[in-house]
Amino acid sequence: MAITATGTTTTRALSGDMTIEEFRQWIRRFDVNGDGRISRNELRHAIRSIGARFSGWRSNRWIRQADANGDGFIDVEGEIDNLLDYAKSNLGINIVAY
Ligand SMILES: [Ca+2]
Ligand SMILES: [Ca+2]
Repeated sequence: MAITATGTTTTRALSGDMTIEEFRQWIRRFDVNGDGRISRNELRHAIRSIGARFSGWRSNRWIRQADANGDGFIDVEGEIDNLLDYAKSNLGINIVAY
């Protein structure tokens, strides 16, 4: 299986509105190795790619915020929604219902 290049940059501008579904898809792209979970490293890499003023310890907070079952990963199925509020207040993303 080929390693997915992160080079497909159809990156949406992060300013402005995003639907919940778009937000989920955006977060899913963080899962570089495709195991269905966002690890701390994947998150840190993703955060850097959006150019946010985030450092390593902040990605830890993201995970702590979202990680409902406490396994240290953000599960793509089920735990992404926990990031909605956090993204809104910390990234300035306006997430609209539809
Ligand atoms: Ca992963
Ligand atoms: Ca988890």
